[in-house]
Amino acid sequence: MIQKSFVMMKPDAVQRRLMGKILSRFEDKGLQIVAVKLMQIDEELAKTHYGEHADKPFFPSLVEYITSSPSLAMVIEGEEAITTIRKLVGATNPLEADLGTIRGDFAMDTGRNIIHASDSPASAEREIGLFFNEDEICDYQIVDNNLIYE
Ligand code: YYY
Ligand code: MG
Repeated sequence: MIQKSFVMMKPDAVQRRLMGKILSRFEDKGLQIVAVKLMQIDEELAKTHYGEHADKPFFPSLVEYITSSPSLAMVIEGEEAITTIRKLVGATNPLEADLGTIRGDFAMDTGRNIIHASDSPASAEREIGLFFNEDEICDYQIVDNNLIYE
């Protein structure tokens, strides 16, 4: 099933000039970028986005990190995009993430794990709605899709 996922390069990815390399991982896989926005996330949006973690001890430092500098918010589309992207991103703790994944290759610490990706269809829908208006998401055909999909 074709799905859309919400993906966000966190402030450390932007600061470390990793945006191009990370974007290439998704393009190389055959996924399609349908929305992109470089934005400084404010405290309210950070707390809403990570609301499920509000009671965790790491929540204040997570909000501080996410709001510290711009992030690159994206919507990425493709067949089974949500689980495919979680696999490309790797485990939450970069030291446990497989090499070859984004976190496994570019990060060392859970608190600086450089990228977010939706973990379910419900969270994808919620997160896309938090960060993007409908008219910011492009609906287009990539010309080589018949080479990517049978
Ligand atoms: O979905 P994912 O980002 O892989 O992990 P979550 O368990 O949803 O946690 C969200 C975010 O919180 C994680 O990417 C880093 C941060 N975090 C943390 O700083 N320390 C932890 N022990 C767990 C998570
Ligand atoms: Mg999560």
